[in-house]
Amino acid sequence: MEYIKNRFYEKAMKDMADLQKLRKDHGDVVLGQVTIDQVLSGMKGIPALLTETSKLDANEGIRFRGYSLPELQEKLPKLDVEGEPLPEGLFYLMMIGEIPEKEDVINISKDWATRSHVPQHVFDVIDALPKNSRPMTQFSTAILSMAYDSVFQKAYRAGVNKKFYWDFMYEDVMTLIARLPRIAAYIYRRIYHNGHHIEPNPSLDWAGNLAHMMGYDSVEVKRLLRLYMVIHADHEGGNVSAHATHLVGSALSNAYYSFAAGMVGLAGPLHGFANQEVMSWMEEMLIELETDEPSDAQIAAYIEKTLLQGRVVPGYGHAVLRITDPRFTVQQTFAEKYIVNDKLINTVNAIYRVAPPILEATGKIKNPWPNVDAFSGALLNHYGITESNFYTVLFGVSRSLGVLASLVFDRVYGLPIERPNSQTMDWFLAKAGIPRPE
Ligand code: HAX
Repeated sequence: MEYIKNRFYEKAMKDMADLQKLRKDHGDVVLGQVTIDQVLSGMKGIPALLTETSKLDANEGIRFRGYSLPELQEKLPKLDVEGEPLPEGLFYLMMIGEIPEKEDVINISKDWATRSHVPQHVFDVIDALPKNSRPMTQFSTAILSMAYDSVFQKAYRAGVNKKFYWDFMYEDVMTLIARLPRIAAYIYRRIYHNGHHIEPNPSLDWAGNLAHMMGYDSVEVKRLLRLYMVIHADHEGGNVSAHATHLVGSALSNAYYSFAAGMVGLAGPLHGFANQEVMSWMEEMLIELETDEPSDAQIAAYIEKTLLQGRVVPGYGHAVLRITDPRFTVQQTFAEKYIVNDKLINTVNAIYRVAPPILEATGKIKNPWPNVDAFSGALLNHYGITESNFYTVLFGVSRSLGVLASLVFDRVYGLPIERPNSQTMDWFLAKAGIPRPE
């Protein structure tokens, strides 16, 4: 499948010319002001990263190389007309910037199937962890344990010229992505199915094989996981998992180290772990209310109580978005199309009716609308994947597509080590003109 790599390189080299011009001739162009509030609110809104794979608009949501999610559902190649696009096609789009042909997508599927063998030591490392350690701990440990195999690291040690770094990074990235479904499924079967593992089926696509190895061979679950792998794949470069992967990669750490860093970031409750928190929060609510069909008034009271306790309502709010997350809407539409009367999904929809005005009324929550995590757990649960502690691992498998594609860009563009400036409290006070007592 060398032609995909070559196509990527050709395209990236054209963009590289622009990048060089930007740095050389326009490096002193001012991009904007940075305020104290921006720095102290988590660097929000400061244009500080170059990410090609996707762009997030606060009032519109995510676009992958210019395409919205509904557009991708229409345009990216599928296995069958009624199905969901294959994540392989999204990966191609993020890397090359063009909608692939079906043949390209099938070739990526085949490439990943060829690379998907997971060395025994990775399973041994997973098995050495307590079975009840968090799935994300097992997942990120397994990823780190593969650094041993990094061809980038070997090439670096051998003194390869830096203009070839991207090539070795590409190889690591493709191998790492290829192995993740097997690793995720291994962790799933280890924890929830007494270690009765299921061998991969190399004739299946990447997400279909993940469903298969987890023990779900139905058309419905494969379709859901294809959708799931597409919608979680990327959210421009500033989110914690993407930024952490990029930052660690900027030290020329290999793809395994970099992605493991991204995954431990994803495991935080304000980021990818929120998909599990949504399920726990809803479960606690239903237990407390002693019903699986809560009324809007009951839900409203429970949200008020959550806020009074100084807790967040998981699945709501966003650091960038100021609308209902299109990833939420895409899942809602999927549920409307395929699912009739699921009580948990009805509750998710009821929360969507009730929560935004309550969150808005606090006057401090900038985005009272649901994000991707508000819906995803209920969908998985509907199809029998009820083990919510595992949900962030599925998010992580998907997120590999965007953040690892970006890592190849980082190396082909030769982006330098990242090293922003930090200041002391005295400096900020002085900038604000506030004298500090001796
Ligand atoms: N419930 C209660 N309070 C919330 C809230 C929510 N859903 N969302 C924001 N707030 C609070 C913040 O905690 C903050 O409070 P303080 O001023 O007391 O510290 C205040 O409102 C302002 O926050 P913000 O500027 O609106 O939001 P941030 O950019 O700081 O944070 C978060 C964005 C997504 C982290 C936030 O909305 C949140 O905690 N949401 C709940 C957790 C969640 O769903 N996370 C997943 C986000 C999507 C994602 O990354 N998925 O992987």
